[in-house]
Amino acid sequence: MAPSASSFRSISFITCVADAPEYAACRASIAALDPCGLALEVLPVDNAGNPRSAPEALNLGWSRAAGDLLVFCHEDVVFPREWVGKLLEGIAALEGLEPPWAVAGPMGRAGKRYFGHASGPDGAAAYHGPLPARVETLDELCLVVARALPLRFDERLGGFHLYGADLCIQAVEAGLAPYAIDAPCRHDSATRHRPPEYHAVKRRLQRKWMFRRRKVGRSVGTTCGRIRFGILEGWI
Ligand SMILES: [Mn+2]
Repeated sequence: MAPSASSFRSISFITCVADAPEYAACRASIAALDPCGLALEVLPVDNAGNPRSAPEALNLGWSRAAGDLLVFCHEDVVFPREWVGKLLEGIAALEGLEPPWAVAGPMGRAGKRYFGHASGPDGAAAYHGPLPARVETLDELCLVVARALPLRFDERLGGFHLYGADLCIQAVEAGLAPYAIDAPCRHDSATRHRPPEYHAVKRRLQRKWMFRRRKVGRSVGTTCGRIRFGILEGWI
């Protein structure tokens, strides 16, 4: 059974921070949130110079977090003041759905469609409804889990991409599901470039799930594109 929204008393906001000046706006927005009666914890994981991969940094945050609800967000995300209320309403809207929710977030993809509600640097909000929506994966800009979820980011993937897609696939394999919810935030990422490192992580994700997938389909949509778990590139 998924935990209900009313059971959460505290939230930890965990961010892998490589660029402290960029994170300043994120941190300030968390400090300005209406906590809706909950205790909020700000938990940056210092990763200047990138000594850790994103999964390693975020798992370290997970192990240190005191909140019973965890929000993993990019350092270039800015939350509106009313976001905690939106988050709790979004989670409440998942109660009773099957499969139970394991990971929630403001932006995801199912098939060829995006589902979510977020804005870019210009502040113009894009709504892709209806919400909530069961999705295949969620964008790493913001991922929400219960601290008690018996899953972790896969440190063998390394790098800084697709760790959220992997967590969503793990959830599906465990009989749970990722859902996009109506809890909009702003993502100040100017471009959606895919550095060479993205492709290396993508290949590791494909190798991981092509052999182990059971409930996961032959491919999943991510906000960076579709990833196939059938024949791998370069394989005969
Ligand atoms: Mn970002």
